[in-house]
Amino acid sequence: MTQFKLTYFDIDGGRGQPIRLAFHIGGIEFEDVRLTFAEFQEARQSFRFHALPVLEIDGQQVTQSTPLTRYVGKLVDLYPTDDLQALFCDEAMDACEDLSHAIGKTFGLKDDELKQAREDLVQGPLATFIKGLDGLLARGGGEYFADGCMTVADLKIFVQTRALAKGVLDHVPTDVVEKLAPSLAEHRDRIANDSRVAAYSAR
Ligand SMILES: N[C@@H](CCC(=O)N[C@@H](CS)C(=O)NCC(=O)O)C(=O)O
Repeated sequence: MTQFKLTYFDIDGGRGQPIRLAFHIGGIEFEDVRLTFAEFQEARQSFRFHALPVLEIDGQQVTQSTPLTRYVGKLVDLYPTDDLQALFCDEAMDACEDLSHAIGKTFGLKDDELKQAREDLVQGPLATFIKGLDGLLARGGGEYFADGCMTVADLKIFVQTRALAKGVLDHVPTDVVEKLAPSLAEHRDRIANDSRVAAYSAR
């Protein structure tokens, strides 16, 4: 049996969380290594690109969260087999990744600089991506992003929209998704209430 070891931060969010969720939903055992930020700083040189998540597959280190999410999605039937639906799934995941990148640019700032950067984020990239993702959801039929059922795209976007609602970003209103894209907020609740996702959250 293939041995999986996923290393990510000790948070229930971020780029590693959709991978954990997909493993869980598929019932695939994996070693869930959760590092504190201090532990990461100590170990970072050992990771190929000095960043997380990292998935070891039978001891082989593989990086890059979206391909990793897609890979696990394929293993657990959460990735479309139809090429066009797979494209829709990939598009949504990459758009979400672009949003994460825009958010990441505001990390490390402080006080007024942080406040200004976050306000700019809300008016700029956050609005663009929330509305854009809402459009992709509508294209998928309104409930899921691709394939008419839950895929890894739904997991990845759910992790992001849930983080926004939890208020993990100072100066970003927690109802930003509701205000800009009510259907995307409903999507977040739909995925949260999916029995497989809810079972993971309840652990
Ligand atoms: N392109 C990479 C980006 C990885 C990345 O930036 N990870 C963040 C956490 S989500 C990280 O390790 N940040 C710590 C740092 O760079 O110091 C991926 O998608 O996996």
